Amino acid sequence: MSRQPHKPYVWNFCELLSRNEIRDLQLYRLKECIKRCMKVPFYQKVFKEGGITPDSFKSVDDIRKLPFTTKQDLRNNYPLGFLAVPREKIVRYHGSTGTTGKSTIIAYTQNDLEIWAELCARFLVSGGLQAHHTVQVAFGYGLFTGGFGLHYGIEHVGAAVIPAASGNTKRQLMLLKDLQADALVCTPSYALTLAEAIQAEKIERSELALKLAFLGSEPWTESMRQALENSLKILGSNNYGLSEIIGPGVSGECPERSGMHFQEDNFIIECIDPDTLEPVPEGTPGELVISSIMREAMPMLRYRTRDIATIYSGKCGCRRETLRMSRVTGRSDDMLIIRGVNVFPSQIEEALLTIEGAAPHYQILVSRPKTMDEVRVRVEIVPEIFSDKMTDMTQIKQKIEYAIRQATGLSMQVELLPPMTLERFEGKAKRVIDERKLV
Ligand code: DLL
Repeated sequence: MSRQPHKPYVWNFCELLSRNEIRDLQLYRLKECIKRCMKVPFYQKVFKEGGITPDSFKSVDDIRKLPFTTKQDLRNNYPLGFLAVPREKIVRYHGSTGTTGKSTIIAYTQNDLEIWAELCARFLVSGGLQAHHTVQVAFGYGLFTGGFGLHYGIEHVGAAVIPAASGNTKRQLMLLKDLQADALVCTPSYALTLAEAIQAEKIERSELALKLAFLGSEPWTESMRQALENSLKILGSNNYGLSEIIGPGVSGECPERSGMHFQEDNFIIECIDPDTLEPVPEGTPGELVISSIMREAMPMLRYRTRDIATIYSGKCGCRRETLRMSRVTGRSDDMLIIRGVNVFPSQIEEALLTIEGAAPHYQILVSRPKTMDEVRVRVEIVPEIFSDKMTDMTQIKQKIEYAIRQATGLSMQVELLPPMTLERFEGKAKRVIDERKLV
C-alpha cells in the first residue's frame, strides 16, 4: 500500500528541543535524579564507594562515572529494594512478563503514571493518532506494561479505547468490525495473526475502518511491516520500551520512518559494546543502556537493557533532533520473546528438572510456522525411568508441560527422547535453536 503521508504531528514542544537544550535539560534532571536515588540503598552504596554527589556531573557524559544497573541487581533487591519513595506514594505495580518466578516488580507514583501516559501519547501522535480515533488495544492487561501503558496514552490524546486485551481472535475481529476501530495496538506477530483471520473469515476490507497500527514489544522486520501494511491496508509504526525503565514510551517512530526517536527529556541513552562495556561509535550496533531520569518511584541509572540496536543522531525530517534507534536486532543475553512474552531458557530448564525422570539434556526449538511462535522442548529421559510403556511416558510428558506452563505462562510442546540422544557439548551448550525467520 502506498504510504499516506500525514503531518509530522508533535504532541509536546519538548520533542522539538535542540541538541544543546536536550543536553542541558538532561544534566539538570540527572542531578535531581541522583538526589532521589540517594534514598535507594543500592545507589547509596554506589555513590559512597565512588565518592559521587550531584556535583560530580559537569556534563551528561559524566554519567559514565556510575556503574551499570542490571536485571540481576533488581532481582537481588526483589521486590521493592529499589524504591526511592515511601511505599504510600506508590499507586501502581507492574512486572516483567511471563514468569511466575521472582523477577522484577516495577512501581509507579501518580506522577510517574502521568509522565508515562504523556510519553505514550507522544509516540501515538507522532505515528498519526488523533483525538477522533478509536483504538483497539490487543495487549495483555495485567502486570505486563503493554495494555495499561498504551491505554492511558490513548486516553491522554483524547481518543477512544477498546480494551479488548490479548487473545480471543474471533472477538477481536467482531469488535474491530462492530466498533469501527481506526487503530490497532498489539505485537507485530499478533497483527499478522489478525490479518490472517480476517482473510480466513472472509471479512471484506470495506467492513473495517482500520488505518493505523502501533506495534511493539517484540522484534520484527521491515518486510513484516510491508506484509502487514499490504494485507491490513494500514500504516504500522514501531514503538519500543521495557518495563524496568517505564514500559512502552521509551522510543517510537515518526512518519519519516528513519528510526525510533528516544524521548530524551526523560531518558539518557548510551550504546555500549556488551563485552568491553565501552561506548560504541554512532552507527555501530551495541547494547542500549538507559537511565530514567524523571522516574520518582524507581529511577534506574545506566540500566543494561541487553537489547542490541544502532543509534543515530542528526536532525530528522520531522524536525526532532532526538537520538534515534534502529530496530532491535538481537539480545546480549539469551532471553527469548515468545508470543510477546519474555522467557529465559533457564526458566524452562528449572521447570523440567523438577520432574522425576527428566535428564538435564534438553533442546528448545522455536519456530513460527505461520504467524504464531511455537516452542518444542525436546528432553532426554534418564535411563532408569525411560520405558517403552506409552502411559508412563505420556504422564511424564504432561507433567513437564504443566511445569513449564507454570514457570513461563506459556504452553510448549514437550517431546521425550531416549537417553543419550542429544548432542553433548564440550564448551558452551547450545540449547536454543531459533528457526523463526522474521519476514
Ligand atoms: O514489552 C514494553 C512494551 C509494551 C513495549 C508494548 C512496546 C509496546 P517488557 O515486557 O519488559 O516490556 O519487554 C521488554 O521487549 O527489552 C525488548 O527486548 C523487547 N521489545 C520491546 N519493544 C520492542 C520493539 C515491553 N519495538 C523487551 N522491537 C525489550 C523489538 C522490543 N523488541
